[in-house]
Amino acid sequence: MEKRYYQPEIETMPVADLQALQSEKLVKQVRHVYNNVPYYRALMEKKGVTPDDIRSIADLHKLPFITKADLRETYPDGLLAVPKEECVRIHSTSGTTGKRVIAYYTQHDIDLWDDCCARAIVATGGSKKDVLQVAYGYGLFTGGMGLHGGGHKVGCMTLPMSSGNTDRQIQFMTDLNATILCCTPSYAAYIGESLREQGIKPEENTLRAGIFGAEPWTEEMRHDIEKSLGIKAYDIYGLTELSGPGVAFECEAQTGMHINEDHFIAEIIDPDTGEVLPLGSVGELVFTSLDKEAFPLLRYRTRDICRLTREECPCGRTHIKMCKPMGRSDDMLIIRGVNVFPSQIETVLINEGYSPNYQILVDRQNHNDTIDINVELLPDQFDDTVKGIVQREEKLEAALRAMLGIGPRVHLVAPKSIQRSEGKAVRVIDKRTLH
Ligand code: DLL
Repeated sequence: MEKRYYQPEIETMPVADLQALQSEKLVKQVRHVYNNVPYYRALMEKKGVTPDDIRSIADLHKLPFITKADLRETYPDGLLAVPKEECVRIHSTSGTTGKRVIAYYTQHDIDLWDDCCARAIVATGGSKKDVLQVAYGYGLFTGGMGLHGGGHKVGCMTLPMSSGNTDRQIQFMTDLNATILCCTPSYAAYIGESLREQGIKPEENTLRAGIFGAEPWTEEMRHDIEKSLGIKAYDIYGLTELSGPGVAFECEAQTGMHINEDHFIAEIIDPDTGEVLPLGSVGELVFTSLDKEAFPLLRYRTRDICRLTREECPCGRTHIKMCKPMGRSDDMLIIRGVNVFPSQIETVLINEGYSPNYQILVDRQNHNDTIDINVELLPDQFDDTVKGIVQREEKLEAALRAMLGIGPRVHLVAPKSIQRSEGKAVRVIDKRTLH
């Protein structure tokens, strides 16, 4: 396997050295936070811990967690750890409920974030010879600016497309010979569909790789996108609170995403008890940022459900890997007492030969939860008879029942009748919260 790194000495550092580096940075970061953020100092005092108690990463568990609720409570700048004039930028989350979270960056924070995205680009074989089409949204969302900064670091010709205007995306992709596409997986699927409609075959475009993230997507969706665009699709993970994309990224082995451990410590905890779980367990992902100056977070609860592994990776990177997030603990639907993740539904739909265009509608009728799934037919499935459609629906309902343990109602709908997403797709409408 060809080895490609942006910062080889860090990305392949022996684990013991990496952990020593983390310990050294953690001690400093705890002092920085304690001395500069009164809210944090109060949290630590409440837990009876001082910076002197934190001597290495083995002491991490002594620190209090911080949650989205704390971030909302301290809105807009109560967790800022440097004078405001040291900050050069903000970004903000795309959250739909409550106050948005604002994350601040010094120039140093931006530099390190861009390095993280550069590592992700180089892991796909990216170099200055590449034309990087950034079709994540620019603006408060971190996707656009993050991959853009990474593209500059690598020296790629960077196309700041932002999301939307799909015809123009395709025109520039074609005219400027784009080689790497960066956007959400749902937008990548939409671009693939539009290319097909325009009669452009996958092998006719110059793309060779995609860097897709910001929302959950299944292996089945990966294969679909790879086929429709004729590329290799890589996953990238991140969140605004920690910087943005590039907290973790996939290498060519594609068996999980390497977390940039020189900048972030990852833990898995039991979401109910807060207990730290052993390596390999499934639980909530918690991060500590080691280098952030403006907006450092210690033990931030992401709500993402995940598993970590430290198996040797053929790519040569030593940094720990996270699996694809299995959903968010707050996105999990509880339907008639059964836990249902949208990703399980997506897996069944694609395995059964349908497109990843679907919508899940949850409601409550006569005190009973109902789940309806609208699934788009592909154009070649459309000219079926009514009997054929009903049979298809019943088959899909049976496959979903086998996967989920509850029986949803399936409605097959006409091609292109479900709205396409240019950013993060909205898959679930839970009407129970509206009653
Ligand atoms: O989505 C940052 C990002 C931009 C990541 C571009 C990758 C690419 P937020 O808007 O703050 O930040 O949303 C963060 O999105 O906690 C996860 O629940 C979800 N998420 C991000 N990447 C992935 C991924 C950006 N690869 C939240 N797979 C996170 C699954 C993801 N979920």
